[in-house]
Amino acid sequence: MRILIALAAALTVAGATTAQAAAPAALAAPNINVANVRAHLNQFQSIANANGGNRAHGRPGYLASVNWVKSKLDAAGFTTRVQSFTYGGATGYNLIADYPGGDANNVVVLGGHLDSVTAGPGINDNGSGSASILEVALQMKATGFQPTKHVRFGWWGAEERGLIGSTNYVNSLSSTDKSKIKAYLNFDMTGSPNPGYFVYSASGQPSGSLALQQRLQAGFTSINVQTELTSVGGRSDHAAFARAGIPIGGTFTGAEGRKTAAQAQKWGGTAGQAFDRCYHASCDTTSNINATALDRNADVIAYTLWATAA
Ligand code: DPN
Ligand code: ZN
Repeated sequence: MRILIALAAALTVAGATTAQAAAPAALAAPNINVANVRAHLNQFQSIANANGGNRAHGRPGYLASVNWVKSKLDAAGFTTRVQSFTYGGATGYNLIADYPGGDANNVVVLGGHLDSVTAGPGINDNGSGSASILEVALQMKATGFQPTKHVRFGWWGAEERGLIGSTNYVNSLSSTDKSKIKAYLNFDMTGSPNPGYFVYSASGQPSGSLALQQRLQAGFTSINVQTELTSVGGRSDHAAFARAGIPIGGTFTGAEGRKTAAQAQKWGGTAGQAFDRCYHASCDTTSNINATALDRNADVIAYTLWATAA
């Protein structure tokens, strides 16, 4: 009798210990190493330098960017495909990468645009989001994350020409495929040099977007960063997903808008100056990045993906 009770107690303790040890391991998102993200940005800069100074739709620097990101994902075991489309007399490309496993009927998509404007290399707009989701993808593999949901990444072409690539992608999906996508998270400009910390407002977005907004906000709260909501409207690639009724969310560190005095109080930086003075300009180089903003956003991307896809 005594032995049996002792044995039962020991089993309970062992069970509890196992459960306690397993839970954080399954849920804890990795802290993304910003040095890795910056290394990817250096690669985008090199690609622009070698291709006439930009990575724009229809220019060789764009396809070189696609091929380079694809090679990193292929090496990490993602299933990749390149979807082409035609716009403005040139072929454009979306890169789509699926992480093996997870429930194919419950899909979480993370994306950002990979093209620049013709004026410059597009390192903040949108090397930043592109490099960050790439590093988060690589860390899924590196940490052995096995989410319940299926995870897909998209690097969209020709955003700067009017959200062309993401619109083509969404239009290519059957209504069944669209209904399987439970969340779309967009990352466009996450390393602005005079940064704000904006989370896309769920107001006016498909139902389900509020949970994504709140998860992104919780990610920033977990690293003690204050945020503001922003209405990005139709200004980036989430728009096509929202039109299809898919819950959307995202983060943004600001573009041509100017930081107010109140925002400078809250976040530091320079009041009365644009969040990104090199927005759509030739000076959007690797010098046009605030490493702290880049790092914080990358950490929040990982936090949100781990929480949404778990
Ligand atoms: N995608 C850029 C634009 O179309 O102007 C910048 C931007 C990103 C604006 C995210 C708003 C939100
Ligand atoms: Zn842009």
